[in-house]
Amino acid sequence: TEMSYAKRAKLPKIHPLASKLMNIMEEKQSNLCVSADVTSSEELLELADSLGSKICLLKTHVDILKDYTSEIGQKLQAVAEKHNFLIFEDRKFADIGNTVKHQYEGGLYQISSWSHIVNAHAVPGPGVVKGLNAVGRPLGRGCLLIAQMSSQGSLATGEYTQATLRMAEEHSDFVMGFICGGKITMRPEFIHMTPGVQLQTPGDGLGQQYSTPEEVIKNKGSDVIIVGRGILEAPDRLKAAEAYRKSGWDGYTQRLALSQ
Ligand code: UP6
Repeated sequence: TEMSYAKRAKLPKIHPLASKLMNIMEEKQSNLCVSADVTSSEELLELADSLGSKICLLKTHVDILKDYTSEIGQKLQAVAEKHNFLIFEDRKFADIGNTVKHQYEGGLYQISSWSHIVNAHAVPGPGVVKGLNAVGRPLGRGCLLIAQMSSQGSLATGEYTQATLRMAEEHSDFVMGFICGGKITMRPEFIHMTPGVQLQTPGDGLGQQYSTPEEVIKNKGSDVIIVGRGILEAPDRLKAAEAYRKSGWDGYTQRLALSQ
């Protein structure tokens, strides 16, 4: 049977950040991650502050900011503390261990200094996780592996997804879960996060494919919905965030009820 987020947070083998996130989710009754895909730093901070109470996680793409400065990480962290959510830089690392180490720690963005969670493609093999682990684990960070993608024609399917799962199992001291379309493992320590979520539209004309929060959480068994334009392009972002929070949370409570 299905375990609650609160129960999973207490599992002995769970990654500390996955535990923290699941406690936040339970506390705020939110399995909503907003994908803050905006290009101005001011708008990013404003978005984080105005939607902060509705979300468990804020996903960023800092390399799309036209005015990135080194203070943004600290400022985001302050807003995250204020509203009790975590930060996830959606960097999608995909190189050899030594290169991703530098990309994670250094360069312009110094991602490891401010982002609780990052993600990586499994395509380079376990070295990508080892490189990220060397930088992130001493800082208490966590990593998601991209096991599936929401885009049409994605090659991350079948045996690739299964191999990604095994890679996570072998590095569960740093890998806390997956980017995926739905539940891909019965192991309750891992957290599943699903992008390509929208209530209205089937796609965006550029390959993105959308499912509803209910489909993703209740039917497919994922844990977190990642929503970008469904909220960003709504006339009232706060109202839209609340609608997604409620819809995601209802999906979760219904899934729990069904399994009792
Ligand atoms: N994303 C996907 N699909 C994936 C992985 N990541 O859409 O398989 C990311 C995109 C974007 C967000 O990079 O930041 O999730 C989805 O945004 P949207 O809700 O506006 O489509």
